[in-house]
Amino acid sequence: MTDPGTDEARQRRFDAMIAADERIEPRDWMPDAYRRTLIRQIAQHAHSEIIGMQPEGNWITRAPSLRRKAVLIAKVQDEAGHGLYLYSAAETLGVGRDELLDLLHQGRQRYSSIFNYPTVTWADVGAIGWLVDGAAITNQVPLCRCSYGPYARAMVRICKEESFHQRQGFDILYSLARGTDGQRRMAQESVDRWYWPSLMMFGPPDSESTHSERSMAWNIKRFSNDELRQRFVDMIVPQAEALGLTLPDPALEWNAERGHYDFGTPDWDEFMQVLKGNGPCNRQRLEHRKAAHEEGAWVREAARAHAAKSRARQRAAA
Ligand code: BYC
Repeated sequence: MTDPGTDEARQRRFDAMIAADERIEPRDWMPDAYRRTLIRQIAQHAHSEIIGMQPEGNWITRAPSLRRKAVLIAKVQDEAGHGLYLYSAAETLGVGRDELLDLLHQGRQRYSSIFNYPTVTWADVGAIGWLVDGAAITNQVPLCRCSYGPYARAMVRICKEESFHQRQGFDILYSLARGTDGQRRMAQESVDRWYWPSLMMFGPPDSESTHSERSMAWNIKRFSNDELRQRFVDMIVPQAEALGLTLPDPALEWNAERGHYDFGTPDWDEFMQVLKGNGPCNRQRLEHRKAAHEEGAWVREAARAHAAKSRARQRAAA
């Protein structure tokens, strides 16, 4: 019998757990490459949540009614919460939040390409909720079954909140699409701008995806980038009809043979430019994040001092 303490035996146990579709927990041995992949994906996901607060935060002071403003504030706060669950999930892999934020600020870790586009009209808040959160849900529901326990569990709550976010975006566009001619035009123009970038959120085509095969073998990803993109398109076409808006894709057509909608090819050169830091808002998003982090230094310091004082008091009382 092999010694259960050897790396070979541990690897075999890990492989058997993955084959049986069991959850890997922080206490379990895992290969370095699995840990690194999870840290990369979870960190990128967490960074997306907190950077994603900026485009919508831009409209809090200009929301068209008190109700819309209250809902938008709650949504932006939810994104901060999602960031916290995800940084906590990453911490179980042995990497601290401060370390991950440093990597983000140095431009050494990514966040989703979608947040490098500007929100120039109120309708963009609707389009983000409908399309961006819609894409996020499509991508994240399968992640509730991801093989890494803490990430999968964080996803359950996040998905519930994202569903509400998508409904509020749909509701904004629904109102605008039934409003004045100007409001309808604003809604349509916004959907025209956000459609293609939302398709890019699923990542490069499968043929160009460096990590998919391995992540799928490890049950981190359950579906490929192209499979999820197709699901998303199939979901939004009838929703666009319900809104009375069109999608800016001349290739969109029901394919009875495949049982899916055919759709056009996103501009992958634009996607690569955004990933390289050359999107319309890359510099602005990162600068703003760094400034917010620096301005919040006193809060972190005060929280640490308060925690130390509480501990000292507890010790004295004991
Ligand atoms: N943007 O091998 P691939 C949200 C990179 S936020 C930037 O297919 P993978 C929300 C990829 O990192 C939504 N980079 O990668 C918040 C890799 O580069 P590196 C965030 C991208 O990991 C506020 C390279 O391209 N959701 O919900 O197998 C308000 C090759 O790609 C992107 C998540 O993060 C992109 N779009 O698959 C509203 C979900 N796509 O690292 C909403 C979790 C690819 O080799 N993440 N890259 O230099 C995932 O599911 C996967 O990481 C992805 C990519 C599907 C995104």
